[in-house]
Amino acid sequence: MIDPKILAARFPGDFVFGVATAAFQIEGASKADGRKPSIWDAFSNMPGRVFGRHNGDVACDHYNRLEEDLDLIKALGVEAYRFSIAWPRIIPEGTGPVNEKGLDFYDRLVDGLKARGIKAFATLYHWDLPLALMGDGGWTSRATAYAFQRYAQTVIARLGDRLDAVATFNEPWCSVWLSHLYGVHAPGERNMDAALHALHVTNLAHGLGVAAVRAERPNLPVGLVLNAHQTYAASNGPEDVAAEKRAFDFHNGVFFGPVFAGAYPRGFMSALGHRMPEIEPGDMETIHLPLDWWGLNYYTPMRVQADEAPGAEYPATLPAPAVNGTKTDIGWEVCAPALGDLVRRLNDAYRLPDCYITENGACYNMGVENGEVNDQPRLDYIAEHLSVTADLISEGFSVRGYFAWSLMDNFEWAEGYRMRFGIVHVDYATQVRTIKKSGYWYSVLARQFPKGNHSGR
Ligand code: IFM
Repeated sequence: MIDPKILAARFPGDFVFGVATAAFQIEGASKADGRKPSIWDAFSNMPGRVFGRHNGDVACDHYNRLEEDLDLIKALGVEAYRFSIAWPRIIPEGTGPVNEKGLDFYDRLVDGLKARGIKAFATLYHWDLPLALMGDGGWTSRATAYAFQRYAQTVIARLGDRLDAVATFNEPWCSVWLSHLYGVHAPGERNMDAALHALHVTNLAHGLGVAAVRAERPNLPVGLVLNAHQTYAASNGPEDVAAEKRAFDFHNGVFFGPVFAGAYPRGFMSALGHRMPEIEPGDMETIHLPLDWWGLNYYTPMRVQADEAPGAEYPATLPAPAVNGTKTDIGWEVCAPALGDLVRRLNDAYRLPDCYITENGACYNMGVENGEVNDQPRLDYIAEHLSVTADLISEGFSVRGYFAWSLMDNFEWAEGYRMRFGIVHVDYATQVRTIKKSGYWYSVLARQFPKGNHSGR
């Protein structure tokens, strides 16, 4: 087992260790204080979409256990908490009246963090689109980008004075491709045209969101969180090598390109540009506004081979088998070196600002035995990925922090509650929280960091 104190010594004194969650996955209280349904409330209540038809009605009951959960974060000794704000609590219909009670909840959350000396990293959109906006086409409709801008402005006007950083979107890859092309996430579309519209509207919303944040709070560091994929070709054959390049563009380039280089990838545009929505004058400039930081969520590599079926739709790739035998309980290949390869490659391809690893962690479903949770494989996973992160820093990459996903077990989207990523176990019947072995280990590591520039310890 890697000694957390020895590992800590490999990080600079101002490196930020934190934990992360998202609103829909933990809050519950889905009808409280004026919140209206999101697309995930609707999706999870449809048969066949989410394992066991689990939903977010109660989740970890965090909405009602806020103080207890903030104490838990403090007890872990981390310096920062990354959370998301639920749009359906703030502007329940997506457009129209602002719900003050929704803002009050996040006011209490942010004040509670500040009172405990914990930095607040907020995400504006972690997939819970107000359901009412689906009437207009949701993310396929340009109007949603402007609705998002207003929502962003509303949140920052109220909370921006106490936030340490804000991200516009979490993992647009999921809310675009996984939700509109692969049909796994809400709203469950399987349609390339819809997905291409969602892609451009989401990118535009990101840029409009950045502008809204800057207009309200010019000094608040604003960024974007991307689950970039480290793509590997299944073989050295020219077809697989070409497929890998297409996959890189399709899964990464369509976000990184517009945001960090001001253009969609050329190959992608030649293949699918004619099916994109109209890119209006000024859109690319808005999307390309400079960012203060970006967040990388990394879990597993993506291995691809060419799809040689006649007429296979771009990017014309198929999944290729894992190379490492070790998989987490959700079936994802464990491969820490891919994190290093990915950061090097992205920095080679784009001019990137400071990076935070905004999510990393592993799904292991062991439960409580004699009051303890022995999740050694999760501990090893986190330690190995942190070791790669330390290597990257020593190579000169500006990685400024790491957030373990997740603070606690929660609603794992289409997998419901059966897949657990927490460093704290949640008993959903009693809502009892139990710090896992990985949580105690992470806490020792995080506590080595009063030596940086942070206060409140
Ligand atoms: O639970 C999710 C999170 O919402 C976004 N990133 C990946 C996690 C694990 O699947």
